[in-house]
Amino acid sequence: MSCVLILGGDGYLGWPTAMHLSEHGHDVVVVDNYMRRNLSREENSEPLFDVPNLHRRAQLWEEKSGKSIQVRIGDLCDWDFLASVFEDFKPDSIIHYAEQPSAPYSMKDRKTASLTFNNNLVATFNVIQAMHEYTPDSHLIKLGTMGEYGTPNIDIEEGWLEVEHKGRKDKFLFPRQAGSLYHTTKVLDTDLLWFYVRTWGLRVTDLMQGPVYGLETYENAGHDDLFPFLNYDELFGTVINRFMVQAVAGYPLTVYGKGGQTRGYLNIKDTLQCLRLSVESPADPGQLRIFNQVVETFTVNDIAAKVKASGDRLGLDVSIKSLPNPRKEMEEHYYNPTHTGLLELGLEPHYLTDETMDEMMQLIIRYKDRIKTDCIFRDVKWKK
Ligand code: USQ
Repeated sequence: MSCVLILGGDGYLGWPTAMHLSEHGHDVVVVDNYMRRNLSREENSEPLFDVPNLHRRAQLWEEKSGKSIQVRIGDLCDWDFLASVFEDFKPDSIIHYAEQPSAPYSMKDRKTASLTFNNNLVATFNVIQAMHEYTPDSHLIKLGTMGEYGTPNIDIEEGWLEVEHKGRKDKFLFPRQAGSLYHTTKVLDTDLLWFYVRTWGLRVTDLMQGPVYGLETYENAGHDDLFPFLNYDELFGTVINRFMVQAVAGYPLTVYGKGGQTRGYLNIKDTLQCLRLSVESPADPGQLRIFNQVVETFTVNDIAAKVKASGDRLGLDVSIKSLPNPRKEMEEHYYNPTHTGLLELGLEPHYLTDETMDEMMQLIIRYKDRIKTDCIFRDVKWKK
């Protein structure tokens, strides 16, 4: 049984990944400092459900599955803490989700930008140092983002680009041009990883993930207390989850600008598969393996139309409202990412079908009374 360390194990993806890998026979340790919980409380943007703390979740999981998940609470920016975790568990794989994940939060003000920058870069740096010192043969699976590439006017390759220049050829990281400070920290992470892969021969998989939607996984179905956070506010909610909660609350869907912004989306169940496939087929020593972790692409207008159609089927009165775009991003553009690597490893995609939409809406309807509409709009602008 391999030991998998999940850094950021309390988060929207961290906890579901922990249960999924535990279910599939891995020995799982989750590490978190509750930063994401604390930030959303500080911002008065709490998730739709109350989520038990990690020790309690591990207990609930053990009662349900008979399997145990170990918990360590601490900050990865604190070297002594991180070193003690590596020393105690000597992980075979490390999944690194432990970053401030919100683009709007990173653009709110100097303090939030500085927290994002320091936390994300120092955590990644310390993880690299800990691997080198304690587990040089372990495999790091790092959550990157499709947003690292931005929206170039050419096809987006899976991490790398062959360039022919003045008659000579070489392969480079695909050009990165991120659209927020948060996304830029992920670009810097990739560069840091690539440097240490070249220099120390680390094994690394960098997953360029698009926005994720969903709540239910095979492990938590029917157990609401094992659900991950569902944020729907402007700071921490991602667009599909957010629009569904807005639809249930009767709050017009907030399409930014022209709504032609296209991204590659995936169901939370597919995130879990991608992570497991990456753990079970590790990168080679000295390899920075990059996958584009997306299943299907939509514009914001497509998503609004799908959410409205689902609302219509369920008898809700859903309206769509275009707002001036608070972000600096292209509102109409070419977008064609390659995403075959994870399919070749065995990913069996779940698509955003009417059935999936309706199931998720029905789940949110059960918690309708808990929706606080005053945190949906926060007016965070990229450029003041
Ligand atoms: N959008 C709207 N209205 C809203 C919210 C968002 O039109 O009310 C638009 C945004 O302007 C953007 C698109 O929807 O064009 C996606 O926005 P998002 O908030 O769902 O996602 P984003 O800020 O890009 O970040 C999220 C996660 C982040 C992850 C990223 C993947 O928070 O952690 O890295 O998705 S990606 O977008 O591919 O970079």
